[in-house]
Amino acid sequence: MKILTFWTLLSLIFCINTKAASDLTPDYLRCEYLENPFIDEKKPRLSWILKSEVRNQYQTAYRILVASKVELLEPGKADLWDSKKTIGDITSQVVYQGKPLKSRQKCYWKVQSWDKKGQAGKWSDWATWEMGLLEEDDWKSQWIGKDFSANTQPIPYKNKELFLPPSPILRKKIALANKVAKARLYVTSLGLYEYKINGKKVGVDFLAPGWTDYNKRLYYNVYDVTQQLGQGEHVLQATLSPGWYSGYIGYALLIGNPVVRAFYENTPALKAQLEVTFTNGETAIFTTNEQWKAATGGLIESDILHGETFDARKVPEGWSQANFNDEHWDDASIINAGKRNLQLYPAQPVQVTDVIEPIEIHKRENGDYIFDMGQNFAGLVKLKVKGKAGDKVVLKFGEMLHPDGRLMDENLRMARATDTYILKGDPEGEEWTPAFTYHGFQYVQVSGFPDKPTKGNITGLVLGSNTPRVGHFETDHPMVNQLYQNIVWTQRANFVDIPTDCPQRDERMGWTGDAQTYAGTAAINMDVSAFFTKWIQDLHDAQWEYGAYPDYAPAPPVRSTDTYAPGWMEAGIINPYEQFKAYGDTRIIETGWENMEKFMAFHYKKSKGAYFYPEGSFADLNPKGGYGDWLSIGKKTPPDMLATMYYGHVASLMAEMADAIGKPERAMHFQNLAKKIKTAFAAHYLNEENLRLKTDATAYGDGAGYVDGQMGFSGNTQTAYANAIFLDFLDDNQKHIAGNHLAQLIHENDGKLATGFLGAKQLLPALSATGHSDLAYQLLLNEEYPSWGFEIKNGATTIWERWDSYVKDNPEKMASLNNGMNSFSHYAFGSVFEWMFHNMAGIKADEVAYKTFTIAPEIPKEEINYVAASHQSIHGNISSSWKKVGEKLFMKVSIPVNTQATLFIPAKSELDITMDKKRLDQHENLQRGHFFEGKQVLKLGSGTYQFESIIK
Ligand code: RAM
Repeated sequence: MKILTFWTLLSLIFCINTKAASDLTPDYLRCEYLENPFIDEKKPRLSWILKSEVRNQYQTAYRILVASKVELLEPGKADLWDSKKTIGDITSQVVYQGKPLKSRQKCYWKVQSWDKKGQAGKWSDWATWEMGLLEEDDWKSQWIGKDFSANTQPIPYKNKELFLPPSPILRKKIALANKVAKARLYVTSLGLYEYKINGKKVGVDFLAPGWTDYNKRLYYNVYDVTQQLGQGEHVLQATLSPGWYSGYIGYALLIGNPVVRAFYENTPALKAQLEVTFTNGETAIFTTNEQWKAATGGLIESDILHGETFDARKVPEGWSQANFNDEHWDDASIINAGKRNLQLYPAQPVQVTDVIEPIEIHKRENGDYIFDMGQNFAGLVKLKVKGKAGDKVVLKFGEMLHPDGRLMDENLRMARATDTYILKGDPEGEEWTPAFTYHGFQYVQVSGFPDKPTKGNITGLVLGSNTPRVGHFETDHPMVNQLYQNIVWTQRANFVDIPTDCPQRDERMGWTGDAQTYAGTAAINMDVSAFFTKWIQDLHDAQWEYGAYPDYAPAPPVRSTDTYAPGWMEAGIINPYEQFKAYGDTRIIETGWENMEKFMAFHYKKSKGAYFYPEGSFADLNPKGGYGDWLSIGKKTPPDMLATMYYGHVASLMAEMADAIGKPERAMHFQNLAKKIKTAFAAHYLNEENLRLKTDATAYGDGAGYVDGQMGFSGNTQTAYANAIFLDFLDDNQKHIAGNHLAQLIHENDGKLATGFLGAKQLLPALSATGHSDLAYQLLLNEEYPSWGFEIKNGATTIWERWDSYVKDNPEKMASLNNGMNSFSHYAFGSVFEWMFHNMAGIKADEVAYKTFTIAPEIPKEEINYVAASHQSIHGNISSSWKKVGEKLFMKVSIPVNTQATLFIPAKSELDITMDKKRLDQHENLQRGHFFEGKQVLKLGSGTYQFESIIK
C-alpha cells in the first residue's frame, strides 16, 4: 500500500514534468511570412510569436517538428525534420533544415519553446505549408488564348485614341470519374486572369498574377479547389484581360510615347493545370491545351487604367454549365509565349479588404447622380440594377468634386476610369462587379441608371494587397487622428501588388523615391514583409545594366527619359535595409547583395571617385538633377547635395547589412566609404565657421531644366538641414547648431514647413533630435498651408500629392492649380508617421526586428494630452500609451515575450514615479538606469506595466 502511494506520487510528479511546466506557448506560426501558405522556397523560413503571462519571459531553446502527415507530427515520428532541442532565443527567420522538399509536398509543423528557467512550454498548434511546382517539367500545360482584336475600332478619347479589344473567354468540360480527395489549381497568365469552375470564381484574388518584369519572372498562384469539385462533369473557365502585360501603363499615352500599350506583348495568355487526387488514390491532371474553346463574352473592353465595359447580353447563355454546347466556339490558340521563369506568388494577393456604403447621393441637372462614398480609396464598386435589356449604366470615378458639384476628372489625365454595364434585362435585377480594373475615388458619377438609384445600388469594394494591419495610433486630437486614418487609407490605396505613387490617374507606377521614403511608415502600419519581398525583387529586376536603380519598378519604357534619380535610385538599398530592420530579414540582403554592390559601384563611378557630387553632377538627367526635393516649397535644395547625402547614407546601410550577412571586409569598406563621403560633403557643402549648409547656386544658372529651377537654389534649406541631421552627416555639436539653423528657417517661414519628398520625413525627427520637439509638434498641428492639417481642414480623407492639392471654397485658387498632376492619394508625405510613432508614442527599435527597443515618448506642453500606439512586431505586440492629467502622467507599455525595452519615464524626480502603484525602489530586481534630464531610465523584460509620475 505504502509502496503504491509512493509510485503514484512519483508518477504524478513525473506527469507534471512531462506536461508543460511553463506557460510559454508559440503562436501565430508562419512560413515565409505567410500563414499556411503555398510556397516554392526550398529553404523556407519559419517564425512564431511567444505567449506567456510571466514577466521578463524569454525563450532559451526551441524544437521544431515537421512532418508529411499530421499524424506524424510527434517527437520520434516527424519524418521531414526534427530540429531537436536547439539552444537559442530566435523565433523568426529560422531556416528549415530537414529533408529536401519536393513539388506539391504538404508540410505540417509545430514548435515548442523552453523558457528562461529552462522549462518546456506547451507545443504550439500545428500549421502547414505546401510546396508548389518546383521543377520546370512539373508544368504540363500550354499557353492558350485568343486574339479577338482584329475588329476592334479605336475609340476617340480626350483628343487621343484608346484601343480596347474584347476579352477572350475560355472553356473546357471535364469529367471526374471518382470522388475527389484533393485538388489543386496551378494557374498563371500573361495579362490578368479570372479562373472559374462551374461559374464560380476560384479564390478571392484580383489582378492576379500581378505585375513583374514578365521577361524575367512571372508568378503563378495555387488554389485548393477540393471543395469545388465532386464526381461528375465540370466546366473549367477563364477570362483574360490585358492588364499590365498588354494593356495601358502609366502616362505613355499622355506624353506621346511611341508605345502606349502592350509593353510586353500584345496577346494575353493563360497557363493552368488542375491536379486532382481521387479518394481511391488515382490522380488526374487537366491542363490548358488545344482542346480548350474560346469566344468573346460580355467583357467587351477591359483595362486597368481605362475601366471595363460589360454587355450582359453578350454572355453566352449557360456557358458555365457542363451541358453547354461549345462546338461553334473557336479552338483556343496555342500561344508561343517563350520560356518563362515561373515562380509562386510570394506575397498576400490583391483582395477586397473592406466594403464601403455610400453616404450621400446628389442628383445633377443632366440627370446623372453622384454617389459620395465618404472616403477616398482604391477599388471597385458592385452595381445592383434592374432595367430593360440594353439599358446602359455608366460609372465614372473621381476623387473630388469641383466647387459647382461636377466630378473632377482632370487629375485623372488620360485614365478613362469608367466602367459601363449594359443590362440583359433580368426582371429579378442584375449585379455586376468589374474584374480587371480598379480606380482611386471617393465619388462615383452614375449616368443612365434606369430609375432613381438608392444607396443600395452601389457598394464600394476596397481593393489592395491584403497585408495584415499591425499598427494602431490614436490621440485626443481629432485632426491628428484623422491624419493617421488618412495615412493608413493612402497606404491601402497604393499597396496594390506594388507600391504605386497613386491609384487614380494614368500613372500608378512603383516610383522608387516614394517607396523608399515611406517604407518605414509602411512597416509600422501593415505587415509588409512579404509585400516588399516581392517588390524588392521587381526593383532588382529593373536595375539598369549600368547599375543605377530606376525611377520606378517594374520599369517598362513608358518615357525614354525616365532613367534614375538621386533619392529615387537609393530605394535599391534603402528598401532591403528597411526589411532587415523591421523583420531581421538577412535573406533579402543576401539575395540582392550583388545587385546592391553593383549600384554602389555605379555611385562610385558616377561621382568619379570623388566621394561627393559637386553642383551640376546630374545635369545629364531629364529633368536635370533628377527630381530633387520633389514638390518642396521655395528655394530648391541642390539635388547634388542631396545626392551626396544619399550616397553616404546608403554606404552606411551597406556597412550594416554587410555585417549582418557575415561580410566584415565589405562592412569595413562601406564604413570607410561613408566616412569619406561625409568628410567630402562637409568640405564642399558645409561652411565650417558658421555651420551653415551652402551651395554655389551660380552653377545652376537660371535653373532651366531643373525641377522648379526658377525658384533658385540654396544650401540653407529646411530639407538640407533635416537630412544632414537625420542621415548623420554631422557630429553631435554640429547637429545641435544645425538644429538651431533649421528652427530659425522655420520661424522665418512663419512657422511653416517647406519640405518636399526628400525632406518631409526627416524634418520632424531632425527637430526632435536637436531639442526642438515643440517646433516639431507645432508643424504637425499646423492647419495653415502648407501642412498636413491644411489638407484635413480642406476635407482630405487621404494624403495628397502636393501641399496645396485642393483649397475648399476657393475656385480661383483651384483654377490656378496644375490639375494634370494632382493626386489626392499619394502616400509620400504620410511618411511623417515615422515621427508620430517614434517620437509621440516613443517606440523605436534598437536592434533589428524590435528584439530590443526604446520607449521614450515626447510629451508636448499643450494641445495633446493622450497618445496610444501599438505595433504587432515579428516578436509580438508592442504598445505605448500616455495620458496627462494635470500634473500627473500615466504611462502604460507592453513588451513582447523574448524582447527587452529601455524606457524613459518623464518625471520631476525619480521619487515621483510609481510602477504598478509601487515606488520604483520598492520593486525587487528592477533594472534602474540613471535619472537624467527629467527622465528615469528603466530596462524591462516582457509584460505590461503601468507608471504614474509627476511632470510639472
Ligand atoms: C510623379 C509621381 C511620383 C514621383 C515622381 C517624381 O509623377 O507621382 O510620386 O516620385 O513624379
